[in-house]
Amino acid sequence: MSGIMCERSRNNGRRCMLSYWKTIFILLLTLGIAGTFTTFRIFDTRTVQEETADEGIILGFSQIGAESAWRGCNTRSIKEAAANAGIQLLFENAEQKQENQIKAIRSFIVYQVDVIAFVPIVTDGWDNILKEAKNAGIPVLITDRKITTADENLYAGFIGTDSQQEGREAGYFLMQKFRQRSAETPVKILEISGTEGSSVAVGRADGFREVVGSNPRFEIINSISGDFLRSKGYEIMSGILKETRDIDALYSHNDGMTLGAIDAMKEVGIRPGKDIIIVTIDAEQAAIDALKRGEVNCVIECNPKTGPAIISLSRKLAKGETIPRLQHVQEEVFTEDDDLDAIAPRGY
Ligand code: GZL
Repeated sequence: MSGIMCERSRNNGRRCMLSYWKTIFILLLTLGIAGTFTTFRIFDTRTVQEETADEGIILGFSQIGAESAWRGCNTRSIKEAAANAGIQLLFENAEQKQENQIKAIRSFIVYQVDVIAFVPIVTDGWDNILKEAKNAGIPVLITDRKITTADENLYAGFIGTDSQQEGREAGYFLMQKFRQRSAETPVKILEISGTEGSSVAVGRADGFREVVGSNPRFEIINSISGDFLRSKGYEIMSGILKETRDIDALYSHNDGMTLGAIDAMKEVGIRPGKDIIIVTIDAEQAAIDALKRGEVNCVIECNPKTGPAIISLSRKLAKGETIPRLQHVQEEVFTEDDDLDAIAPRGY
């Protein structure tokens, strides 16, 4: 981390020792120059000493890891947006461990960054570290996944996906796909869910059940967490297919797990998208390609390209401005009935 020692002034602006010496240097330079000319301009030190809120902003970002193509795109989006905005980004990869995120956020506090942003890997366990950030006067932006907290004032706002709606969209598609099915022969659904305790896995499950959960034409025969990992999607589907072939549909919380499950289906001669109808979330390129091949029937977008919005909100917070408490990003649904050639390259 940079050796610049910074202290936080009352108005949340930052006066840096570097700016102090910069001032001294410029004043000495001005005096030197003035000594060779007849006129002498008093330098307005306020513009030199105090960096404007738009320059020199330091953002501390704790990312959960690199578990999926979606996460990789999300990280690239944040890094590119920070670079384009000239914001210094302290970026920490927690490698799927909450304790690493807490350590990272604590290090951002010690460094006295202007803003902290993070993706909470799970919903619980954040109040203490967020109290430390609040006591240090550092605003916190939560992105992608949500937290549960006793005090909503511990963070400034959230921007990210609406996981409940994603779950509902999955339910709507299956309702339409199996509209001819009667309650006598219910649609048997396997759910492969995301990271246990994460707001997105909870939301995707809740939203789905809101639509199909009480409908007698649908039966969720099993729900197993694949932790958003392709390898676990493969393991789960392989294991289930050893127990039963009586599955009509797969609802998978992300494309990585779906692609693993498709590998397992193909190994035993099952035709994905035909023998088992598949609904998946993220909309990474590989899933869109599977949709085009007829191996997947519905792909629900979860937008990872939130970097520009995160940086814009961070700049507002660095200036002491307020931001919306809750912002959901725009997301689409792609189905087998769409003009699939019209889908733009996904970039992840
Ligand atoms: C969703 C995000 C999820 C993606 C997965 O907002 O948190 O985590 O759906 C990723 O691909 O691993």
